[in-house]
Amino acid sequence: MSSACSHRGCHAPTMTCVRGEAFEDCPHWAAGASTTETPKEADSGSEQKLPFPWTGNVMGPADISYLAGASKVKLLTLAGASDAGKTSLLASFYLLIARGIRPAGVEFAGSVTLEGWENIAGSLRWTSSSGPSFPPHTSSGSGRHPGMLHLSLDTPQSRCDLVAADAPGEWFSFWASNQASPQAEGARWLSERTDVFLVIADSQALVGAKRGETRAALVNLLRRVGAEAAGRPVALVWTKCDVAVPAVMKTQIREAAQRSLGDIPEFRVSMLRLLVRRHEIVGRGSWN
Ligand SMILES: Nc1nc2c(ncn2[C@@H]2O[C@H](COP(=O)(O)OP(=O)(O)O)[C@@H](O)[C@H]2O)c(=O)[nH]1
Ligand SMILES: [Mg+2]
Repeated sequence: MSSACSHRGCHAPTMTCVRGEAFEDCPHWAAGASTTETPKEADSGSEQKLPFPWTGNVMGPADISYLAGASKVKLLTLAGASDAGKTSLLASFYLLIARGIRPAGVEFAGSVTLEGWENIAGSLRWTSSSGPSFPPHTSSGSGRHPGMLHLSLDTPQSRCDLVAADAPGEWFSFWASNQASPQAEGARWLSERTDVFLVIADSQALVGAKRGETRAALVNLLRRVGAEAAGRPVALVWTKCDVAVPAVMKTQIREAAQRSLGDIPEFRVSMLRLLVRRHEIVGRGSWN
């Protein structure tokens, strides 16, 4: 099969666009589509050797269709500010599952993005030479589509395919303050497609020097998600819970969540505790 993309090294649509674009938005795809008979500049033979439509690293939007045949794929969006702990949360989720710490009856059934998971979770592992550290920062770049990580889980009833979007926090900050912002295109893309929203409340930022700004941004984000969720499930996830948040602040955030979204489940997590080999993911009501 000849690729329709004219960009050197890009095997779209067999693989995700190398520029991270949706095909229809990429100028190289458009250029290639009109000149499909033109040989590519380089490695024209290599596409025959590609056995899989994915690389093992994070997926792009086009790859979701490769999963969609098996079962209904659930897209999870972690909506939160930059540095709120989104990537660390995903990384520790993966490590817990890899260590067999998961709800009874749930089994790991595979992933097409193992390399992507390892990229973010590798730094959280204890190795013989070094202790764990936090994952590298997710750069905002100029991309409009998030990196997505896939996990297949088997439950006694069915198989569940989860795809988690690890997007830069800047997208959500722009989106929260202005839905139509040009810099919020990635957040809009996710909001249109996601099955579940996890709104991230950064405990550390909510007690830090910029706590007022952080609270205002989170309240805006809750309002935006409230306006867009249209019945889809939303949860509030407090990250960095090794840092204590004053009761007044917690109440203000909960009231804002209640106003925008009604009664939503809450979870609290601490990667720091996981790093010292403890973990906790507890439900609403157990933290006051
Ligand atoms: N105290 C504490 N700090 C954390 C925790 N999780 C993440 N951090 C810090 O927050 C920074 C940003 O985390 P990251 O997951 O990259 O945030 P993201 O930008 O939302 O993906 C990390 O480099 C850590 O310094 C936690 O559970 N406790
Ligand atoms: Mg990140």
